[in-house]
Amino acid sequence: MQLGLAKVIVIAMLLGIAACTSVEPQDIRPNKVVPSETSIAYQEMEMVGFIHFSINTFTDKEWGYGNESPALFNPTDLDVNQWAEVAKAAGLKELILTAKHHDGFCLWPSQYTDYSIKNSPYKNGQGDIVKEFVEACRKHGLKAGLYLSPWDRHHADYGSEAYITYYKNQLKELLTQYGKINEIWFDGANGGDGYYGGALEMRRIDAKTYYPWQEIVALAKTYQPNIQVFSDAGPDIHWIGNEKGFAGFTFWSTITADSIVIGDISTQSYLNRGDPKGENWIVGQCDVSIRPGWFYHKSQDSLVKSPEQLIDIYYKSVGRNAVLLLNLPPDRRGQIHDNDIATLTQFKQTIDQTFAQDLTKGVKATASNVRQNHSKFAIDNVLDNNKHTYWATDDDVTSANIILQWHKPITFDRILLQEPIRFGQRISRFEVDIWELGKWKTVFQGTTIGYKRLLKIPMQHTNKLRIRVLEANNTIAISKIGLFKAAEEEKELL
Ligand code: FUL
Repeated sequence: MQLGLAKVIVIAMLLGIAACTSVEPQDIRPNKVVPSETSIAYQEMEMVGFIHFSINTFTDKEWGYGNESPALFNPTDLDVNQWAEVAKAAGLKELILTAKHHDGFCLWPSQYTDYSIKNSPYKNGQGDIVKEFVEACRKHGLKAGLYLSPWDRHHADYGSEAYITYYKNQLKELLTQYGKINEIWFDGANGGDGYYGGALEMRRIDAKTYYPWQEIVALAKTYQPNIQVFSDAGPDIHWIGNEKGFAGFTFWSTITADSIVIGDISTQSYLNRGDPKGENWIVGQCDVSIRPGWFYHKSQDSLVKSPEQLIDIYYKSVGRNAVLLLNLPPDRRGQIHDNDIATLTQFKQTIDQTFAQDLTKGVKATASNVRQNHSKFAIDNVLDNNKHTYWATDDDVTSANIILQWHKPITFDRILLQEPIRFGQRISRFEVDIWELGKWKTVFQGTTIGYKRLLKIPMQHTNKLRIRVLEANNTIAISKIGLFKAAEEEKELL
């Protein structure tokens, strides 16, 4: 009788423990460095656009010297809504306008200089293209960003303290007069020859000390608390280290920002790969122009990148855990040229077609380890379309296999992988195998995944696929696996 009672108590206790564990499984440990909610939202935009438009559009230059007359700035049929419509149709989620490029000419009527649109024929000096631009973005559901060149080849005080005050004043105008601005873009190009108020000389600045970046970033965040600040060193978005639109094959979203001097090109390869030991989460952004130049030149109408080139860029930017920043420079009318629109349309249609049908539908998935064998971490979570669910392994399990199996063979040549980055970026080595003639054959050897990794592999026809995660800096977690067959239009470039 007594023994029976003891048994009942022990069983009751065990049931209690089991109930506790199944109700609240222990979640995975986040990495030391994780992204903020705003960084995640920025990354999820995937593709954003640049609008390089200024006095250079009318002088056929890439870098104005700073002495070009404002009278030259005269778009004949400016249509900011066309910019927004073209961008939206191409899948871009934000546009960034060159409010001031290196020549110093301002697209808004700044009260701190006469070197602006107010002395141009555009709307008889009454225009404000920053205002028109921001309103068009809002109307079309795009976020708006602004580029304010730190280098100014027009300003007489460039190189001295007085110019820094001028720069801060302009920043305040842009970030307080136009409503919500999502991104501010601080270019790294700095110092050289220029007009400088008539001095016509060479001015070099010390990139390490001249601009008080910390203070400038703090001001930007005071005026716009949620603004994303771009520069070589972030703090929110960093340059990818080239202007071709490519992130490294291995790409970490972490770097140590303190190790970067803005404008110092020796850090290019560091920025291109990121740093697994980096102390800051800073989204990588791949800037590239749809044409050879950043500004419009009629001579380049036939040199617009082909849809195939844009697709290649897409796989090497968005498909490598970075954000693509694609430049669409308006012409002298003030509109994006038809050739650019044609290539963009084809690019977007092809990408959409490739990723329209996920072939993992109906697949049976198994994993070598499931955290606490709990449904919260089940392998099926990589197949749903819920970005909040994920498969994860037990603590300290940093290598594991996933097998996907179909009733009938499927044909595919693209694989999509995603990590739930809110816990940090973890995977550093993986391989993909397919089942062929009774054994496994490796078809891809990869390194990082991050927010999104797109793999291009030769066409496969199989009923079994295996993903082997070989190294990770923490418990493994994957939120999405997708398989696709590329649209016919996706021609290999090589
Ligand atoms: C560079 C600039 O010098 C180019 O003119 C362009 O604006 C590009 C996006 O950044 O550093």
